[in-house]
Amino acid sequence: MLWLPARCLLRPPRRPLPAPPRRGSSGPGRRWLLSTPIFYVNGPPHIGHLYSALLADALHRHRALLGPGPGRLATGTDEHGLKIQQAAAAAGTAPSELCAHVSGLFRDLFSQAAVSFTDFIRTTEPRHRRAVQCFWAALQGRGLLYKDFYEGWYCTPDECFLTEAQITERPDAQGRPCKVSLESGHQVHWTKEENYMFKLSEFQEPLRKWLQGNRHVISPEPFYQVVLRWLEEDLPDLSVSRERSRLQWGIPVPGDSTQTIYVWVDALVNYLTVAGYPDAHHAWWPAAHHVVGKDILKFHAIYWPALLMAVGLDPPEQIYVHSHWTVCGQKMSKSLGNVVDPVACFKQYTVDGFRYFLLRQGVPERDCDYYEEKVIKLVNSELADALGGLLNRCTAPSINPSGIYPHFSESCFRKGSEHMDVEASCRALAEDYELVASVDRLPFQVTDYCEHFQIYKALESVVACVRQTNGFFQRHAPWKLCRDNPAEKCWLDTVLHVTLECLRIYGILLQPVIPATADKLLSRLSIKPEERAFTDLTFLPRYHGKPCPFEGRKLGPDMGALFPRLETARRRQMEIKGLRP
Ligand code: ME8
Repeated sequence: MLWLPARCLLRPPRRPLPAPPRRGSSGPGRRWLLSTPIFYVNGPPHIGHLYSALLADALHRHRALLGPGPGRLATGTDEHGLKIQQAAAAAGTAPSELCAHVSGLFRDLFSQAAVSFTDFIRTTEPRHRRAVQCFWAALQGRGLLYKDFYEGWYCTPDECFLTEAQITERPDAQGRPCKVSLESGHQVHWTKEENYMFKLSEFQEPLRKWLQGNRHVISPEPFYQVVLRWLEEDLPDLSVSRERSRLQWGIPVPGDSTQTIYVWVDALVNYLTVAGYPDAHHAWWPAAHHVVGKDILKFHAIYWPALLMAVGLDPPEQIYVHSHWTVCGQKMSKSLGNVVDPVACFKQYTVDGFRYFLLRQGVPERDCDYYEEKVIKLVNSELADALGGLLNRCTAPSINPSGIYPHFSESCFRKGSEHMDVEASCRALAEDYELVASVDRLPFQVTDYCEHFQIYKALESVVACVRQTNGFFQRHAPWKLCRDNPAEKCWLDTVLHVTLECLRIYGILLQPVIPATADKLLSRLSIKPEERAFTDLTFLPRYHGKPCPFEGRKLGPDMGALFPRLETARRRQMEIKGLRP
C-alpha cells in the first residue's frame, strides 16, 4: 500500500474548469436600458433616493463587466405637478427655479456617488415635452381617452387619486380629524373636476396575461404576487389630466388648453424619452429594466404597462422593486426631522463605505434600518479589516520584500486526484482546495445573484470568500516561512500568489459596488484597467495549467491602507477635543 500524506486523502475530486459566464437576460450583446425612478424636486435627495440609484448603478456596472454590449443607465428628476407647484409657492420662488436648484442637487449627489448614469432627464426639457405630447396623441388616436366629470380623494404628496377603501381618518397635528391615504399616511382632499380619463379597465385582462406569461418580470417574487392580487380587484379607468386652472405647472393637453397632463403619465413617459421616443426608441424599447421603490409599484406594474400596451408598445422587460430604509427604526420624514443627508454620510463614511453599507445591508424584500453604529461596524469589519487587512498582510515588504506578484509552484499546490501519489512537496490542505473551489465558483454566484436583483447576497458570498482567504493565510502563516530555504520559499511564494489571486478576483467583482476601493486594490496588485472584466476572472490560471500574466510583475506603488477604519462622530469629536473616549 502506498503511503499518502493525510492532506492528499482529504483532497476533493478533480473539478472541471469554470464554464463561461451564463448569458442570461442581462448577458453581453443584449441591449439594456436601466432606469431609476425620476425623483420629485420638492425636497433635497435623501438616502432612499441614493439607494435606488446605487442599485441601478451596481447592476449597470456589473453588466458592463460581462462585456461591452450596449447598455444605458438613466436617472433624473420629476419636475411637474401640483406638489412642485405648491412647494415653489411655499418657498416663494418660481417653480422653474426650484426645479433647477433641486435637480442640480440630485445630479451632483449622483455624480459624487459615482453613479454611472448615461442620461439625466429633467421632465421640463423640450425633448420630454415632445415625447409626452406624442404619447398623448397616440392614446387619443387609438380612442383610449374620453372626457368625464371626475370626483374623488386626491393625495397631492403622492400625486394620485384614491378610492374610499384606500383612505382612513386620523387626527392631524392639531388633533382635528383628517382623511389620509392608508398606504402613505399623507393627507387627501376631495376634488371634483372635468378630466380626461384613460380606459385602464380595458387592460385588466391583457395585464393579467402579460404577468402570467412572464413570471419573472417583477422581482423579488413577493411583489409579483402583490401585483397579481391588485389585478383581482376592480381596475377603474384612470384620470389622466387636471384642470389647468388648478395645475399650471405641467405639460398642456395637446389641443385643449383647459387641461394639464397628469404628472404620473408625464413622469412615466420619461423612460421612453430617454430611449429616443418618438423617433428612435425602437433600438432600445422594450429592453427597459426599471428599478423602483415599493411605493410606486402600482404605477410601474399596472399603469405603465397598460399605457404602453395602449399605444402599441411592449411592457418593460423587467421591474426590480426594493423596500424602504428606516432610520433608527422610524420612517424617514421631514416632520420627524430624521431625513438622512447622503452627502453628510459620504463625509462620515466615505463614498465607497456608504455605497457598500447600503448595497450590502439593503434587502429588496424588506425594509432595512439605518443607524450610525451599524454602518461603522459593518464597514470596519468587512472592508477595513477583512479585505484591507488581507491585502496589507500579503503585500507587506517584510513578507514580500521584492514587491512582485510571486510565482505559483504546482508541486506545492498539486491539482487533481491524478497526483494523489507520494508527493511530499505538496503542502496544500483539504481546506485550501475548498478555498480554490469557492473562489472558482464565486463569479458565477455573483452574476446569478445580480441577475436576480440580490446584490446583498452577491456581497455576502464575496465576504465569505474573503474570510476563507484570511483563514488560508493564517493557517499557513507565511511570515514563519524562511525565504533562504528553497522549498519553503516555493511554498511561501505560492501562499502569497494564491492570496493575491483571490484578492484579484474580489477586486474585479467588487468594482460595481465600491469602484474607487476596487480600483485601489487592483492597482496595488498591478492589474491593468484592461484586465478587469469578467473574461479576466479565470482564477489561479497556473493551478489550472495555464500561464499567469501577472507572475513576476512589480506590484503597484500605493502601500497605504486600502480602507481607513471609521469612527463614530462622537468618538471623533472627543478625539478632536483631546479627550479619550
Ligand atoms: O415617487 N427608502 O418620486 P419620489 C428607499 N417622482 N427608497 C426610497 C425611500 C426610502 N425611505 N424613499 C424614497 C416619485 N425612495 C416619482 C417617481 S418615476 C416615473 C416617478 C426612493 O421623489 C424609491 O425608489 O417620491 C421610491 O420609489 C422613490 O425614491 C420615490 O421618489
